[in-house]
Amino acid sequence: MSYRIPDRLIAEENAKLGPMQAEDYAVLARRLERAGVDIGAVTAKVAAFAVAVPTWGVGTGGTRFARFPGLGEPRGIFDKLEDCATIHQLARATPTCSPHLPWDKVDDYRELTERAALLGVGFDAVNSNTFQDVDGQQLSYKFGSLAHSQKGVRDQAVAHNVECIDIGRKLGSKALTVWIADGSNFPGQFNFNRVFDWYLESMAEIYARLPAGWRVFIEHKLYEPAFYSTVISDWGTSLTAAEVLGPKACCLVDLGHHAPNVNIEQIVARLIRARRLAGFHFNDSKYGDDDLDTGAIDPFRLFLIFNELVDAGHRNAPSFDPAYMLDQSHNVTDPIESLMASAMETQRAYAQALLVDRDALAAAQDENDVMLAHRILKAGFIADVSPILAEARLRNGGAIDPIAVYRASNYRKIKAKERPAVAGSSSGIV
Ligand code: LRH
Ligand code: MN
Repeated sequence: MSYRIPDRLIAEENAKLGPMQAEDYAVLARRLERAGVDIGAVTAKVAAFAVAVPTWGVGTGGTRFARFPGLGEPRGIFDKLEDCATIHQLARATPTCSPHLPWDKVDDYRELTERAALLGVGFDAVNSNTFQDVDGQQLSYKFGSLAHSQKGVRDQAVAHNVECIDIGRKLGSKALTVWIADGSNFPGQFNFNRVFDWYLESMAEIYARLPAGWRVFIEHKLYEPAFYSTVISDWGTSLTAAEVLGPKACCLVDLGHHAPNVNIEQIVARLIRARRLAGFHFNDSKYGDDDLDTGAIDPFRLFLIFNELVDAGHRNAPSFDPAYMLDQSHNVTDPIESLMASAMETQRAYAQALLVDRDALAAAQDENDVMLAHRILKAGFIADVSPILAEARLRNGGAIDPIAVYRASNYRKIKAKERPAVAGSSSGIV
């Protein structure tokens, strides 16, 4: 049996930090009470919050220039599941992982689901992949897939997505995420209308194969790998497609898929109002689709996005059921540490948004008391909710300080022995 961090170690580390955590939590409780906030209610909501881990994120990522594999790299989906389970064991916020096909293909999906259950994790939305050519594939996706000019290639891409749905059913997933790289590098290369029509035609065939209770998540992206036009480039195009396809189609927001300074929180508000917000691929970025750790560059933007999500919950927005996932590439950190930290940063933004006095905010907005409205909102962001996050982990059987326990466990060194490096092993992206 491969190594798993003993729960005894979590208990020992929590015993050391417990008294300080209890004191910090009590102090915050009194401060929030003065503001009319019940810390227990906030902690309960945070403890119930979950975000999925991308299976492709537990291996070291890279760029087109290079990838510098770390120790104990996962060699395949079974190793990836162990790492996903370790992230959940310590941070208690990531009960599911989102698989990517064909990167995570196996022969026996019953064995995979049984192993996952043994490790205490489940499967979230499945991700199809028609942005790479794989061995044995008949037709190339060089010039596109679901929006390719040739019907044969579109049919091949549709068949792959239908296969992803079949595999997802075996894994217990309830959604298919479709991101396509289809786009052009030269003006004139594409007719914008014909490629979008081919895309809709292909997606309609996929949509028709969705089992009951399933949704299809359309993921837009401004550019890369295409550098002149992208078929599904923005939320407007994604929403148009979703409305053409039907109510099971909705729009997934990957934070890195927008031009710098785009007001993503307003896009989120619009998609919620249209009842088509699928959910998120959380990450952070400064320039392009940098896939940096969530909350590492612009935590205020993340807070503003969660402010829209909490506001939607507060007003019982219809058909509001977003799926939360991380989608990052860990080029210079231990992916397990980054994914734990990122899961905690999404919880932090959620907890901060829960502290906003929504009635007072609405009143100040109605009065156009701009400064008061801004300060009421900002008060949520500047509150240090760390004791609430730690309390939620503690109540869920996790670690007060997940990264400290992870490091104390020597998990990575032990995995390096268990997982002899295999040449050419790749977590997925590069
Ligand atoms: C595209 C994307 C998409 C995944 C891929 C790994 O940039 O965000 O969600 O399929 O990354
Ligand atoms: Mn993504």
